[in-house]
Amino acid sequence: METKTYAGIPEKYAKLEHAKIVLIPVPYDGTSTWQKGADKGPKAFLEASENMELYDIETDSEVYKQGVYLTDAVTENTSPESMVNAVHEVTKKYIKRNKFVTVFGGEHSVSIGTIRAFNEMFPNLTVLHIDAHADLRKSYDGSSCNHACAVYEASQNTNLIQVGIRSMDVKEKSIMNLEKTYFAHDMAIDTSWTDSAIDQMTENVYITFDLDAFDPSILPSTGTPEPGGLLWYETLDFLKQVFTEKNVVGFDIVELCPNNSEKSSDFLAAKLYYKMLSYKFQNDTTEDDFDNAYNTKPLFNNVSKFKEEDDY
Ligand SMILES: [Mn+2]
Repeated sequence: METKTYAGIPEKYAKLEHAKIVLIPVPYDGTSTWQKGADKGPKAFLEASENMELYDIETDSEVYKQGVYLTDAVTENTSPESMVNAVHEVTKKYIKRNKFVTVFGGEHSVSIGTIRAFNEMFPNLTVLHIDAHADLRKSYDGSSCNHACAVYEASQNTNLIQVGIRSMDVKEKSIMNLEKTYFAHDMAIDTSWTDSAIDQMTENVYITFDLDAFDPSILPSTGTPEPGGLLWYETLDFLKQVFTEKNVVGFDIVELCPNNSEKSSDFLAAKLYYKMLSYKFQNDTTEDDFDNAYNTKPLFNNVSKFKEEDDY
């Protein structure tokens, strides 16, 4: 990957030992069924990020000063299963180093590995799944690590909450928990879904954000665009509320399928990522001296190190 630091931030904010945040790019597109190109997502996202203002007006913060370490891309692609295992391993490695771990895909199957790692490391995990598609198939095309199966495992062993759904197979109804599913057609006419969804979350929340949850009018560059999606400010309002009221332990953003003649989707993805970090860390003071601020305590299973903001 050409980019040396995330968003072109100064080296001193990009070193692992000084960074609270780790960004793992996973340029994988092995199982997508319609438009290919999600493997180009991380590069387009990083290029857009470099051209973005790093001061966030709304939170009056410069979250990059908390430190963002950009890892090497996960390029394992011999099979969907081996990719998921590689993502699982690297995600867990950085959670254990007490980092706030974020992943940029790639198609949605990459999230199977990240969710598995977070679920092993945090008790009573809620997975907040924001997507146009239910992604609840147990297997598809002969693999349980297909993009159509992104949250099947999470539906079995986490508190899965699905938001923005407007496309699914009838068979997925047998797996779906309707009480914890917010369909786009209902969300469009009743804004109480945000409070309801948050009420159903446990304290520890992992967010898996498929960009096709957005309306194609604001994010056309994705593999399977579906009409009737989320708009920008309603999405940010919801995310802000989740970050304020819950302990968000990490997140991934997937399914950017860049298009050379349409760059606004890349910028939306870049901005969404930065907004989510800004909401997470808006009350943290920026340390001038990053030495010994992190990595000092081991992370034990079933003990959240992220309860106190300063623990990163
Ligand atoms: Mn989707």
